Amino acid sequence: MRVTILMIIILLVGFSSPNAIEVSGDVWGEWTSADNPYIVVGDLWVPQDSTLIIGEGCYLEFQDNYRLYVDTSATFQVLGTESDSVIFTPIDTVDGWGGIRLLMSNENIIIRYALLEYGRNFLPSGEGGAIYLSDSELLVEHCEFRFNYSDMGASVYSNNSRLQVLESYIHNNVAFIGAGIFCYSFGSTLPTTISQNIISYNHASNGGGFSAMGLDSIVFDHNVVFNNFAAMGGGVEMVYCDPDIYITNNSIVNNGGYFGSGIHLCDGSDAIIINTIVWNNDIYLQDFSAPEISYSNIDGSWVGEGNINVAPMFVDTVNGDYSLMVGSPCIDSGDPNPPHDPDGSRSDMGAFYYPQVNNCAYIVGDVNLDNNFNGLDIVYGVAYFKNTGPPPPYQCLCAYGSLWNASGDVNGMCDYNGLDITYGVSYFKGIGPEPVPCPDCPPVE
Ligand SMILES: [Ca+2]
Ligand SMILES: [Ca+2]
Ligand SMILES: [Ca+2]
Repeated sequence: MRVTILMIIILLVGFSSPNAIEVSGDVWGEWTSADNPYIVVGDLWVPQDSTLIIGEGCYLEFQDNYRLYVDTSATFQVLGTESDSVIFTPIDTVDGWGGIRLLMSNENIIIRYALLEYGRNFLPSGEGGAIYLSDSELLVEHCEFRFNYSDMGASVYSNNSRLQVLESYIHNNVAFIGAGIFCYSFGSTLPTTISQNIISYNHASNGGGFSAMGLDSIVFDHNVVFNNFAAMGGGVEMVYCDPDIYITNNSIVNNGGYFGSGIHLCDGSDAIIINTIVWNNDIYLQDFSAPEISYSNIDGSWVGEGNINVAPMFVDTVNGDYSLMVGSPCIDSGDPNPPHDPDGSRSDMGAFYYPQVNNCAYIVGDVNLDNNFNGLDIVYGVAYFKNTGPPPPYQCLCAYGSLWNASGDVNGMCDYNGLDITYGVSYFKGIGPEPVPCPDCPPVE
């Protein structure tokens, strides 16, 4: 194998790093970090029907703007791990490297736990800074893309392909169109899935974070898209995208632009937008685009079922923490229909749900917090409901709900009202049943 031959030559001439391998031309087989670093001295080709696997910890240093091509029906896998990712970087960050280019490759293409930085591609073939794929299938997960540059799709450019980008961090990339990810397709129904990513500080003319053109099927969910900029579509831009376009549970916040700083939908892009926060940036519609927006928090308001227009209360936007604070209006105000949040509660709006744990330590009926349930609690409750006494001193946050007086609920209806007084009185008179806690919020030990 060519790589092995090269390695021997390098060892003989006494390279500065004894295990360094110079690689160029046809490459295949399995690379491991034992041979680090991989010094890329020319374009790389994974030939037709062959396989290249780049294992955890491999470090590829491109000596010029060289590309890694994966030829027709070849297989290519980058298998980094959480503790030992694979690095693709150039020696010269201005000229960069030429990116990975998948050309009608095999369906088992995976890029996992990799850092891809300073990918550079300019016209006439300026598509895809770090990754370009055409008529291929690609799964990207747990990757970081930064400082990539191209005319279109600085991190990933996908053409007529089945692309999945999951749980990745895509930031500080620059392109003319689609600085984060750009997907282009006409006549292909292959779905594109962009899920659970952080997409920030990308700059473009159109589609700062994510840009799609001519796609029939997109699932864009649980992404945080913030501080991106584009003249049109600072966060997200879709052109000619229809009919299966789902924008679900995203936080699209603080992006900049002149038309659609948050979202720009153009040319009949009828997206279905649910459980999404679009805050401190706007939505701009053009040329017959008519999205259905529901159960979303839209800055400036939007007509649609369950929509709100209230400050979302993120934990720390200055430091990029777009989780919801306790008391956020986005908690449990998403679509009431399944699927629910992982804690079993009604869906929240935004990329991160607020996990609700039942931490309610109380004695059923003990509203005055003296560690037992007796007539004094009835007296206390009556005064409270008559507005002549204070509220119960202890409230807790239960699954399925906001802060409430769970200890006052003795009839198991998950509320505290006059019926609990009636129920308690009957119980103490010996004519009613025992107190029953709210089944969603039983007292914990
Ligand atoms: Ca919830
Ligand atoms: Ca009591
Ligand atoms: Ca009750």
